Amino acid sequence: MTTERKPTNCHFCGYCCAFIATVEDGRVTALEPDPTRYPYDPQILAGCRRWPMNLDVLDGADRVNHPLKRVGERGSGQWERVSWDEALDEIASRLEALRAEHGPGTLASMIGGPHTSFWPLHRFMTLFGSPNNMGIGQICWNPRIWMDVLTFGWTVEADITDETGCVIIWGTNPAESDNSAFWRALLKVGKSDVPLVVIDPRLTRTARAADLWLAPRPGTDCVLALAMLNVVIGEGLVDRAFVDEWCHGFDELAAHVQPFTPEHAAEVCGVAAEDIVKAARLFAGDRPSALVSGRGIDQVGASVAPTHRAICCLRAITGNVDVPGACVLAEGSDFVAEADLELTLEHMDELSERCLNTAATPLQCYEGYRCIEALTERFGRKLPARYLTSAHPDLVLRAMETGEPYPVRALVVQATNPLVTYADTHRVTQALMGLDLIVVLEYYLTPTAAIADFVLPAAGAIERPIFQAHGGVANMAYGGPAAVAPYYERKCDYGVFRALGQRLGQAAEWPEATFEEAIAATLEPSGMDWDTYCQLGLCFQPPAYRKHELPGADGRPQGFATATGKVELASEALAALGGPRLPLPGEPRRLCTPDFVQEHERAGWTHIAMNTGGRKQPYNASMYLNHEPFRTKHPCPEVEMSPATAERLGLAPGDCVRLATNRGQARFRVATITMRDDLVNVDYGWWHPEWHAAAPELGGIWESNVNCLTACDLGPTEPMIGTWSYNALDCMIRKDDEGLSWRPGFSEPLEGALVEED
Ligand SMILES: Nc1nc2c(c(=O)[nH]1)N[C@H]1C(S)=C(S)[C@@H](COP(=O)(O)OP(=O)(O)OC[C@H]3O[C@@H](n4cnc5c(=O)[nH]c(N)nc54)[C@H](O)[C@@H]3O)O[C@H]1N2
Ligand SMILES: Nc1nc2c(c(=O)[nH]1)N[C@H]1C(S)=C(S)[C@@H](COP(=O)(O)OP(=O)(O)OC[C@H]3O[C@@H](n4cnc5c(=O)[nH]c(N)nc54)[C@H](O)[C@@H]3O)O[C@H]1N2
Ligand code: SF4
Ligand SMILES: [Mo]
Repeated sequence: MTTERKPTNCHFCGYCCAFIATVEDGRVTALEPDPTRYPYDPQILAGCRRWPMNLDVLDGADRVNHPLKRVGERGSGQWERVSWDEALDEIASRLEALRAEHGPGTLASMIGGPHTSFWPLHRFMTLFGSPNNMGIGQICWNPRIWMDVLTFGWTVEADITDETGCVIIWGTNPAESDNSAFWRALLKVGKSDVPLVVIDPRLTRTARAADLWLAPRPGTDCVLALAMLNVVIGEGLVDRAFVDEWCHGFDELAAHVQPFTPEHAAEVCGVAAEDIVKAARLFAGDRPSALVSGRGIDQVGASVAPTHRAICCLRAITGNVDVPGACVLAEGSDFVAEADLELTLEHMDELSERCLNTAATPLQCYEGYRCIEALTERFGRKLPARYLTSAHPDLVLRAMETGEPYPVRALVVQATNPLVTYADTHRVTQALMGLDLIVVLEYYLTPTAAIADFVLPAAGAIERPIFQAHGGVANMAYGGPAAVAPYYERKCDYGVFRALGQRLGQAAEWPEATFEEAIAATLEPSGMDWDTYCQLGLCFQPPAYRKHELPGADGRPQGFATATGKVELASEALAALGGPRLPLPGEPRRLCTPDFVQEHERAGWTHIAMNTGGRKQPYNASMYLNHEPFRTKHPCPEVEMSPATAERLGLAPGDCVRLATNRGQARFRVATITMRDDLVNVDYGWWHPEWHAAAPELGGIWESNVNCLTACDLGPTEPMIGTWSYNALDCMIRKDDEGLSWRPGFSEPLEGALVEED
C-alpha cells in the first residue's frame, strides 16, 4: 500500500479552502486543513459545517459514477450504463444532426452558481456556433458588474480597512451566505466604533451586528438610494474636488434627485426619514466609506439596474472611489482573460447574428458587450463575454416551446439543477420534456438529471484541479491540484467538453489534453507556472489605488475607462444603448393577477408581499439536502414572517402553509422572525433527494419548491439586462391542514404527497 499526502481544495463554496489529503492507493482516506497554502483561515474552517462532508460526497452511495443513457420514456427513471465513447459518440452525432437540421442555435446550455469552471462549456458552445447559454448572470452577478463598469469603467470591490469610517451592507447577508474573511471583517466593524449600516427587510445575523438597521419595503432600494443622494447633495456633503475633476453629469444628477426627498422615500420605502438622513450622513462622513451589496437588490426585476446606478453615484459624489478604506477598482487579469478562454470574441459576429437577446435586452447581448468592451479594452481589460451576454431564459424557453425564431431542440446542463433553481418550474419542466436531447453533467440524479437522455458523471473537488477566477474581473485566481484521479468513471467537466468538441470538428481549439494543462496555459502570461500555483494556491496582484490619476499614453491622467474618461453619473454608455442616463425606479413584478387575487381571497387566501431564497447555512441552493445530519437538524422548508404578520394571518410557528401565484403552488412551514410586517420570506432550493427521481414525482419538486411560483418572462423584467425577480414579489397564502410531507431525516413519499399541483 502506498500512502501519500497531497494538496487539494474543498469546493463546497466559492472560498475553495486549502486541504491536504491522505491518499492510500488512489483513495482519499483523510482530509485536513493546509495552513501552508491560500486560502487558509482557522476561524473560517471552525465555522464551516460543510467541509467534513467532503469524503462522504467523494464516495457517496448516491453519486452518479458511470455514464447513463435513458432507455424508457423521458423521465421514466430507466437507464442503461454505457461507456464514455458510446455516450459521447451518440451525443455528438445527434448534435451534428440537429445542427444540420435547425442551425447551430439549436443547442442551448444551462449553468448554475460558481461550482466549477464554466469556460470549457462556453468554448464548446462558441465553436458549436450557439449563443444560447443560459445561466444565473442576469440575476446574480451581471447587474452589479454591468453598472459598475458603465459608471467607473471597471468593477469595484469594497476595501474594508482600518481607514474605513463607515460600512453599508445593502441587501446581502454574509452571515449565512459567505462564511468567509469578509463576514469576520464585518463582525469586527460591528464591534468597533465604525458605524455599520445594514439595509435589509429582515433582522438577519448581519443586521444584528449593525448600528443602524433600515428595513425597506422590498424593491424600493432605488428610491432609498436616490433619497440618500438628495441628502448628500442638499446638505453639501459632496466631495467637491472629486466631483469637479472626475465626475460627469453632476448638475443633471442634482436636479434629478431633487424630488426624492427623505420624506418621499420614507413613504415609498416604509423607512423613517430620519434614518435615511442618518445613513446618508454616515456614508458621506469625513473618512472613507465602504459599501457592499448583494442578491437582495440584484433580484428585484425592473429596479435592479437603476438601484445599482444610484449606489454607484452615491460612492462617486462622496469621493469613495478607488481610495483605501472605501473601494478599489479591480485590475484586469495577468493570466488569460475568460473572454479569450471562451473564444467568444473571435466569433462575435456569427454569435450576434443568432443572439435572441439583441432586440430584447440591449446591454445583455453581443452588441451591448461590444460597446462596453470597446471602452475597457483601451485600458487593456476584457470583460468575460459569455456571462454578460448570457441568453435570456424566457427567449430560449420560447424557442423550445414554439420553434421561433428558430427551434432550440437540445440542451447541455452543467452544475445546475434548473427544475428547482430556475424560475417557473412548471414551464421549465414542460419545455425541457419536449426537447430532442438533454445532456446533464452531474454528481447526483437530481430532478433535472432524471429527465435527461444522458447523465454524465462529473468529477468533483479533490478529484479535479481548481482554478477559481471570478470571471477574471480581478487579477486573482486561486485553487490547486486534484489529490486523486477521478473515482469510478467520473470525468472533469473540461475533459467532457474537449472530448465532445473533438468529435464535432473542434480538435484544433482544444490543444491542452487535460484541465491541468489548460490551467497552466491560462496562467502562463502571468509568469506563474503550474507547480508554483499548486504550491501557493494563489495567483494575485493587489490592485493599486487612484488609478485614474496615473499618467496615460499622452502623459495626462488616464482617467476612467468610460466614454467621457470620467465617472459617469449621467451614463452616456446607457444612453447610447437606448437606456436612461439617470437612475429611475421601475415597477415591481406582480405574480398574481387581480382576478387570481380576488378568486383566492374569496376562498380564504390572503395576498401578501414575497421574497424568496434568503440564504441559510448549511444548505446551498438545492444542494446538501441529501446529507442526513443536515436534514435531521434542518428538516423543513420554511416561510418566515414577523410575529404580527403571523397573527394577522392566523398562523403560529410550525404551521403548514400553502403559497400560490398564477404560476403554481408550494408548501412550507411557518417560522417567525423579526422582519418587516406584511412580507413573507420563502426558502428556495427544496426537493426530496430520497424520493423517486423519476416523473411524475421528480424528487418532490412539486411540493416545496418556491420556483413553482416564480416567473422569468420579459416585460416586467429590467429592460437593459433582462433581470427577473426573486425578491419584491407577491403571492397568496393560506394555512394548509394537510401538513408537509417533510420529516426529520429521510422518508419515503407519504400518502397524499403533492405530486402535481391541483
Ligand atoms: N427563487 C429563487 N431562485 C433562485 C435564487 C433565489 O434566491 N430564489 N437564487 C438564484 C441564484 S443567485 C443562483 S446562483 C442559482 C443557483 O442555482 P444552482 O447553481 O442550479 O443551484 P445548486 O442547487 O447549487 O445546483 C448545483 C447543481 O450542480 C451540481 N454540481 C455541483 N458542483 C458541480 C460540478 O463541479 N460539476 C458539475 N457538473 N455539477 C456540479 C450539484 O450536484 C447540484 O445539483 O439559483 C437561482 N435561483
Ligand atoms: N448558505 C448558502 N450560502 C450561499 C448560497 C446558498 O444557497 N446558501 N448561495 C450562494 C449564491 S449563488 C449567492 S448569489 C450568494 C448570495 O448571497 P447574499 O447576497 O447574501 O444573498 P441572500 O442571503 O439572499 O441575502 C440577500 C438579503 O437581501 C435581503 N433582501 C431581499 N429583498 C431585498 C430588497 O428588496 N432590498 C434589500 N435591501 N434587501 C433585500 C434578504 O432579506 C436577504 O437577507 O450566496 C452564496 N452563498
Ligand atoms: S465549504 Fe467553503 S468555507 Fe467550508 S471548507 Fe469548503 S470552501 Fe472552505
Ligand atoms: Mo447566485
